[in-house]
Amino acid sequence: MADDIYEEAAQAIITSDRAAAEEVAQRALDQGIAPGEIMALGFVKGIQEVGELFESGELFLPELMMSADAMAGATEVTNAALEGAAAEVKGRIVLGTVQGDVHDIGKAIVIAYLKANGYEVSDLGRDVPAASFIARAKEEGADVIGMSALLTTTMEEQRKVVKTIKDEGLAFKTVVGGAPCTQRWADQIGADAYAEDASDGVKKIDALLGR
Ligand code: B1M
Repeated sequence: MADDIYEEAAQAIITSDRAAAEEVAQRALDQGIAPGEIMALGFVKGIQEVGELFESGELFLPELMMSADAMAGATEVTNAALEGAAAEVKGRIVLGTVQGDVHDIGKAIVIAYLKANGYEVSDLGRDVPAASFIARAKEEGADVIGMSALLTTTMEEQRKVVKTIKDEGLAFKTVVGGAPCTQRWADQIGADAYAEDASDGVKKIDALLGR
């Protein structure tokens, strides 16, 4: 039953079991479950629960880090299944996690989706200063700058990038994402789009570039 495998996926993350997470991810793919589906309905549910347990003080940083490692294992398996799916290049994107922020699991998923949907993506990594987003976008002739932020304290970095683009009259489109971000936040800082998840990211970028 598909529901059982989603529950198994969530449990592998909650119990910080990387080997189990990789095995469940592969088994789901072998059963014909789409990478995005096992991720959204299984693994992401697990890491969200871990976040809630951490917030309520029932789980501590070392356990959170081990769950993140299990999540990274699952993401590697599902992202590998997305490789090579696209035929045409629709545009160039530079994408990173903003300065002060090391959360990069969501970013890795977004990048895999964008690549699978025909975009060339440069992964700038995490803890990326505002100036580096702009410099790399210029160097690579990017169409879009994507910024991930998971902390309320680091979201402000997205505003810096958007402001520099406007101040310098640059043409890059900007997309923001990450758990604390919303459409309202994107409007507030003048970003061109907010993406709720990886598939929404593809949709919003397609729309921005008229693809
Ligand atoms: Co951190 N952490 N963490 N953490 N962590 C959160 C974000 C938190 C909400 C947990 C909690 O308390 N409930 C909380 C933030 C509170 C706040 O800001 N208000 C928090 C905290 C406090 C911290 C530390 C400060 C803890 C400490 O040290 N005391 C610390 C900060 C470190 C730093 O960055 N400077 C910290 C550290 C860590 C770990 C290193 C242990 C680990 C990250 C490992 C890693 O990424 N390599 C970690 C984790 C795993 C989490 C939670 C549990 C899970 C994040 C995650 O991977 N989600 C998280 C709780 C939560 O988010 N509910 C939490 C799954 C992922 C698939 O979703 O990243 O949202 P997400 O990405 C989605 C969408 O948002 C969207 O698409 C993705 C795919 O669907 N998206 C984009 C994301 N980026 C996009 C960019 C785009 C488009 C869409 O551009 C085009």
